[in-house]
Amino acid sequence: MAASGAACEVKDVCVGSPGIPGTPGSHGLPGRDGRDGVKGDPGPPGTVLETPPSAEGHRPLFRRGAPGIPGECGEKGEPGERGPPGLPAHLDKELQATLHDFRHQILQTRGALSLQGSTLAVGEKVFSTNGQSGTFDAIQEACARAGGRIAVPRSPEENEAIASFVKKYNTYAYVGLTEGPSPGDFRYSDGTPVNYTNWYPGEPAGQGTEQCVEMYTDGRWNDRNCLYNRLTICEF
Ligand code: MMA
Ligand code: CA
Repeated sequence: MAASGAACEVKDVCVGSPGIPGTPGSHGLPGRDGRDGVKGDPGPPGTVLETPPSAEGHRPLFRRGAPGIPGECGEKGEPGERGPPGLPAHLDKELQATLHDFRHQILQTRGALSLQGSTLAVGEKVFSTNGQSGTFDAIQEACARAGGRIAVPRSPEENEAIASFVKKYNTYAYVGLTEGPSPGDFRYSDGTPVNYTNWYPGEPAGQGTEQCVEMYTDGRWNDRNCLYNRLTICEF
């Protein structure tokens, strides 16, 4: 006979005492996400924060400062490569034109300065007066001595420049025109016929008796005897 009732006939009912519980199984896998919940109620109103003065009108909180002082100059660079050889000066058209222009401007400036009066530049021309009066011949000599010629207007602009001296010195001026052998035919000093005129109405009326041309204070012209004293105005 065996202990604790195991040893018995098969058809008998045998009752043993229960065993101790097994250890718990391991955790199962997480379940799937649930469906979205219903929308929550609106939250309470937020509190308004005090705005700093610099933040008014959406301007940035910090403004850009004044630019700093410029840095010092860098070191002088290396000299560039030597250029291609140039033409001899006497064959260089551009150089010659520039030199001609310089010479012309220096002569104009010296002429105008030597007269020590008033000077006006109109286009390529320089008009200048010494403020003195003289006969037509005396004016021609004074202008030649200064390296120029007696002024003659060849355009309304030039006429205005000369007229401004006539007004300024309140003295009529002779202009660089004289009557040729045929009456009423006025010419420039180089003998070419006049092609810009500003005659006073009715002039020239001298018909060979008035061989010079004076300018009135309004800028208009009158043919006149050449021996009056008129303002010396030269052009360069
Ligand atoms: C008048 C008129 C001119 C002339 C002078 C000469 C005042 O103007 O006849 O044409 O040149 O006289 O004095
Ligand atoms: Ca006249």
